[in-house]
Amino acid sequence: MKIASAEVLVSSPGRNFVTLRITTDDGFVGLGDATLNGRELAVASYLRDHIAALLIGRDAHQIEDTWQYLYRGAYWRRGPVTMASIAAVDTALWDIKAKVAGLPLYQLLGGKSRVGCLAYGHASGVDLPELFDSIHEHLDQGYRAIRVQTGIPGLDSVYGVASSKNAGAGDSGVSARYDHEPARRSAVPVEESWDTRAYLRHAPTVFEAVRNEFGPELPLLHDSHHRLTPIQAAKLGKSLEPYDLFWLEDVTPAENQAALRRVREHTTTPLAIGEVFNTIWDYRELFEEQLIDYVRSPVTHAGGITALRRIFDYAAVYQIKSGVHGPTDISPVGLATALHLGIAIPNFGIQEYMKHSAATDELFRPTYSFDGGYLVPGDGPGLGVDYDDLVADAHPYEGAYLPVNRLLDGSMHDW
Ligand code: EZ4
Ligand code: CO
Repeated sequence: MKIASAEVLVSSPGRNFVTLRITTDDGFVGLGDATLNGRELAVASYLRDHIAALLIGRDAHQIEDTWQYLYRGAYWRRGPVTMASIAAVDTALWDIKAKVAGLPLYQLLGGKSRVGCLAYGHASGVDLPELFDSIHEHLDQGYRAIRVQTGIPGLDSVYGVASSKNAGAGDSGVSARYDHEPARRSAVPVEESWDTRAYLRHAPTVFEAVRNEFGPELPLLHDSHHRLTPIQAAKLGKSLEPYDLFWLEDVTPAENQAALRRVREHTTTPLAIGEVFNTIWDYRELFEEQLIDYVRSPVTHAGGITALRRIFDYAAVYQIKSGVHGPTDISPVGLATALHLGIAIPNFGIQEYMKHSAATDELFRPTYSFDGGYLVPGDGPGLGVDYDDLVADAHPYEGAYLPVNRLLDGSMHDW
């Protein structure tokens, strides 16, 4: 069974997605997500200009060899553009293999290890009343675990918080929705501001209020989005201990793995990191020194199913669990892939889940379901997602950027 074509599809049903569609000579079709938020066309070019021609005529069943060919064969290793491209090829080939077998993909990964993948949603509000409304709405929708992000007094706009009530309403039925990672359609990135001391003072008061209102049981998560120094992160982890977080995410910038050693020395708050990591090597120190509790890499940016499964097996040696990145900039193809993997692996932890827009679901027609707080992959052959070219044609690509972040004195800071 040979690969006959590899098409790079760029569309924008509310936000931009890059999708790879591989077709074999006997007519099997596989999809892979290659979306890199705010830098979409770099991946599209890598796939179109450097990979597509290499795939034609290859045996579609040789997934591992194709992975090694693209990873080792490029000489230039790693990085989000390369690894998102390899991920898309890998995922599309797994989709094809499962369709040839006539089985949902998870069956090829060992079958179901659980009834569903526990999901967490994103609640946010500029202040406590708005945050409480958002948490209630998520609970009403069935979520059993909630990420909590709020505005900070003195700052105009903060990562993870919808800037106004009803932003994005209609997409999800949630009134204050942070739909975003906005990669807003603009010629230049939007600028946000940041004050770490104000954040460190405010955050514990938010979690105290949420625990008082919603009780001790509800799993709560929080994302610091790479903004703290190691000692600031340690202080935050310690100050949040009374509120029993499920995890504290991305406390320090990801490049310096040793920073997590300092954080770990000071706090028992569980730590999650890795949404911007792209290979198993990025986790070596973190796993072997047991510095984290959850792995955030998505299939889309970490080299596909072949690579992410290896990362999870390595993590399992240290009792570290999965917590796959799942914002709306991971397409339904990427989310479906995460669910097939998540339902099969022994060390599943939790799955991030923000609902996609109606236009996005119309384009990809995902067959996964969300019920009672759990996501379950579709039971048809393959990944259980599609790509409707007619719908895509109605949503052409438009340039968009993630925001950038400055301290109050104007210095650039991590977003
Ligand atoms: O900012 O996916 O945990 N989720 C996140 C996301 C990221 C976006 C960037 O494209 O941190 O909201
Ligand atoms: Co995050």
